[in-house]
Amino acid sequence: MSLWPRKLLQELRDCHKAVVLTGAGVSAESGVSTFRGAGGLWEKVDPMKMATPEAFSGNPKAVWEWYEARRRQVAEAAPNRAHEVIAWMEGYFPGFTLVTQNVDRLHQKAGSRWPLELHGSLWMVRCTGNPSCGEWEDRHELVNLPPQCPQCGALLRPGVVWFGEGLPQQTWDEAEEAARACDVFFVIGTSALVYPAAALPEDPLSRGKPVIEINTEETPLSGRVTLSLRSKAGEALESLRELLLGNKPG
Ligand code: BJW
Ligand code: ZN
Repeated sequence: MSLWPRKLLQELRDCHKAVVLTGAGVSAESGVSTFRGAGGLWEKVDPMKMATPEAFSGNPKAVWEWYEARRRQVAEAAPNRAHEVIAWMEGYFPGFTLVTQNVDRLHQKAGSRWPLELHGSLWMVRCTGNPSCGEWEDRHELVNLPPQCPQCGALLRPGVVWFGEGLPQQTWDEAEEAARACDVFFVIGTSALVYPAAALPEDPLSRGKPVIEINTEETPLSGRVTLSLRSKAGEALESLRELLLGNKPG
């Protein structure tokens, strides 16, 4: 018996605009730590001690050390089957938007062209000094921790979105617009606890469009979606690709 119901497969074959929202679970099979749950990044570290602007102003060195350790972990990671199938979906569906909460850039490594990065990127750094400095760049090598801005000497910070900070406005607007226009919405590998990203499926749900969740655990969304698969993202997505390509009977 397939994970994927026949009727839903037909809806996917007829779909014009698909949206995929991803979270840390998509990178778990690449060996990148998730945030919550067993083995998650926050089992050992209190998020409020690391992922807030207050934590950074209180102890920039400690925060940078945590981020540098994660940058090193991600630098060694390769995309997995989930990233690959999501990149393939971009060519399969006539309209496709990938919205990610992930900061690891593994979607891009797998070939996804324009993921909307809601929470920024581990690889970006930006200046905390006078806004007129505007230093904001992709920087892989950091000499000292905490690093200083080469333009003005103020501290550099990770180019990610912390609790209490707004998401990049244009990126968020595009994500909302895609959610409003889609025929099918996938929610993959996210605990669906962090807002406003967790609210994106609300529009397709209210329009009665299929919302498909893939997660190894139940989430607050599980009882409300069209299909909630308890599966690793790589396995469920690989079986979906084979079914859509007609290699296996639905
Ligand atoms: C697998 C798997 C496998 C494992 N296959 N699955 C409305 C209501 C309540 C609160 C708020 C609200 N609006 C705003 C808030 C406040 C706050 C918030 O949401 N708090 C909640 C925690 C309650 N949100 C914000 O502050 C946001 N800003 C904002 O709203 O600005 C406006 C505003 C400002 C001030 C006041 C009010 C409004 C910003 C949120 C920024 C989140 N930043 C982080 C850190 C990024 C930097 C970094 O990486 O360090 O983003 S937090 C962290 O959580 C990270 C993630 O992107 C995000 C989501 O986590 P994700 O991806 O879901 O990972 P996990 O680990 O939680 O889950 C993994 C899942 O995968 C699990 O379910 C596993 O089961 C599963 N899994 N292996 C499939 N193989
Ligand atoms: Zn500067």
